[in-house]
Amino acid sequence: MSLATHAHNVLIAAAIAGVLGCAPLAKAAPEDAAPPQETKQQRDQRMAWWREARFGMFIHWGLYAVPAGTWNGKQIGGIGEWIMHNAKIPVKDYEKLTAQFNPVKFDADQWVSIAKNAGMKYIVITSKHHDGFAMFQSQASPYNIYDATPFKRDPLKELAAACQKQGIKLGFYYSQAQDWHHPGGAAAGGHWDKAQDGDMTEYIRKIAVPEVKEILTNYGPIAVLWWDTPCDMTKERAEMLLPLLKLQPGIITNNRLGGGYHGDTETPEQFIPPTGFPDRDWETCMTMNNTWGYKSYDNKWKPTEVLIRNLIDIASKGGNYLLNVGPTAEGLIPAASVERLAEVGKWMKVNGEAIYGTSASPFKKLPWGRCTQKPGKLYLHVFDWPKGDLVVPGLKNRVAKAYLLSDASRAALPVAAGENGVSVKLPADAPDKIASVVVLEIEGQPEVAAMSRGAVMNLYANEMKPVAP
Ligand code: FHN
Repeated sequence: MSLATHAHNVLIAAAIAGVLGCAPLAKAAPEDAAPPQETKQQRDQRMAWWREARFGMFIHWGLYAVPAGTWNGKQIGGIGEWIMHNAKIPVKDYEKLTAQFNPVKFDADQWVSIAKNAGMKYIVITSKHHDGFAMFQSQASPYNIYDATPFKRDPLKELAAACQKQGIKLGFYYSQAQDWHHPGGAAAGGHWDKAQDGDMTEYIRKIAVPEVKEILTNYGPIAVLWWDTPCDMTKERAEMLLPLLKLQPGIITNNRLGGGYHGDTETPEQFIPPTGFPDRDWETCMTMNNTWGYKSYDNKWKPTEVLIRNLIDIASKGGNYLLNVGPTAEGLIPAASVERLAEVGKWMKVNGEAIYGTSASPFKKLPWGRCTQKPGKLYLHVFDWPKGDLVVPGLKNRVAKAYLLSDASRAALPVAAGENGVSVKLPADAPDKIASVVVLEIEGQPEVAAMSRGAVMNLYANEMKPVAP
């Protein structure tokens, strides 16, 4: 990664953290990621399923789905799950939402099927967000969905069973530092209700530690623990939580615990870092509209085209895409999300081979789309279908065969090698308007001649003349 790109990524992370009033995330050195006793080979083994997966579902679900962005008749600005903070709702008033939270339409199998049919390989769900409300049965605090609501079910138990049944990995998000309900929990920008005051270390000891112990003990295999917003997390506080990870050998954690711990993964939020993080595993988390937790009036949905191209762009930079849904207080994933995920799934059924288990593109820039790779294969994801040949600028390898991934017969496409790279003769129409994948079977490791962006664009402009009839 260039210094400029790295600085850009760090600045964005710092800006996000700054907005939230929490300490910026420190830059991780590769060796920070692994426990000291872990070899590179062991780490690669631990990360293998995650690197293969490339695509997961984030679920933000909690009490905040009840007000769904509106408090006392007023639409509250900002993201839905922050309503308690943004409207400065007193603890006792927010607590009353528990009486109305009865998500009887929740169907764990259906949620997991929606993820699976989209081509997602793992789910990360909020077990407790910053509002301090646990979405699982807890002995540590009665402020949980099982004990405090008419629902009287543990959705995480049901989700864990459904994930096991359908072969999807399950991870838990846990807000370890911010907790606007339990005394001593942190709040970005400070507490707004005396009931929140207390000792943070005591809060970690009495609430965060036992709850994390519960989520890592009572739900079978847990693949990911997703910390968030490390406000006021000292090294000492982080070290109260860290040993709990041993409860799930092989678990993957992100870089948001705080206290100087960098975990396994970088977590760019709502953006795709221009060159990824070449030395680190990373995962872009992103909303499908403009909120993580459900807001009844947020209809700014990203089109399917954007979602698919984001997934490709991220894979082409070596990362994972953790795409969010915010279910309603009834327990339903919004229809707009379900529709888009089904469309992404349709694309993945044809083209998944070009996403799962791939690594970053060997090309700096391609004028018509993106590239992912596996040993011996380049997957050219063509966004802008050329009128003439598809030019792969600077590619030096001999191409043994080219074909469309959507073509079950794998009929060979004519390939010509020239000074400036490789050209592939394509049919007139794109098999998929959003992204069509051309596979190149190549000999050896990919070798790409260095070319300036200008040279690539010129070359392409010349070679993209429409094919004469
Ligand atoms: O404050 C949270 C936010 O509500 C949401 O959970 C996102 C997801 O990455 N994380 C925090 C902001 O960085």
